[in-house]
Amino acid sequence: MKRINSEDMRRLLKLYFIMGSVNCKLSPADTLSAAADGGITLFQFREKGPSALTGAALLQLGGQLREICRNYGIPFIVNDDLELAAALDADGIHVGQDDLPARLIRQRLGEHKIIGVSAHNLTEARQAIADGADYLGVGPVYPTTSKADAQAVRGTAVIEELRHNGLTIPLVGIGGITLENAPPVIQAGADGISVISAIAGAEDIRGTTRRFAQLVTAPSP
Ligand code: TZP
Ligand code: MG
Repeated sequence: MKRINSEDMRRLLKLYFIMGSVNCKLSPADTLSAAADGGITLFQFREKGPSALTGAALLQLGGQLREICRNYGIPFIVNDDLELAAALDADGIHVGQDDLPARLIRQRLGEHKIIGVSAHNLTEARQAIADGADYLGVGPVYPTTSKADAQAVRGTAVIEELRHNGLTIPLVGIGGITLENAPPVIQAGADGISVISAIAGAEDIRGTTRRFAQLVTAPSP
């Protein structure tokens, strides 16, 4: 099978929902099902933090969430953990700057798997592209409480810098994105947005997700 092309990747990135059990008020399965009903386009299983599941419980939850994604036709991405991604036969993996480079991950997982890399500046972005990343996650755009070791908030400046320097790789903005502050992220040149708490923590997950989906698919004025 072939590597995903940029246009398909851009479409998948429009509304990229990320979560693990620590982010959910409802059960993770109910949270993901509601978000899938609302129109997310991609999902990342990110089981992190002091109370994160491990071992058999991690595998079991991952398998359950992967099945929900399969039923909705939403690709299932695993955060960081190459072995978990392989064990769950995930559609892809998202890695940070401290993880294995995309080139080595692709050797292990194969051409057809989606590989995303977090990038915080032009140098990291260029390196990730050289290593064969399919997309970049760029942030934190706004202040976030969902990532303990988040780097400095940069607004939309880094996204603009990457686009002004001719980088056309599919990319999402991440960090503190809400219904109110999402539009400038797209205007800065992102193909979509990545969201944890504004969806996982919403009172009405399905309705909130629908509104996000409308925002990111609305024709530009
Ligand atoms: N990487 C940069 S910010 C962030 C990650 C995983 C957390 C985003 O979560 P939220 O709740 O949407 O701010
Ligand atoms: Mg990481």
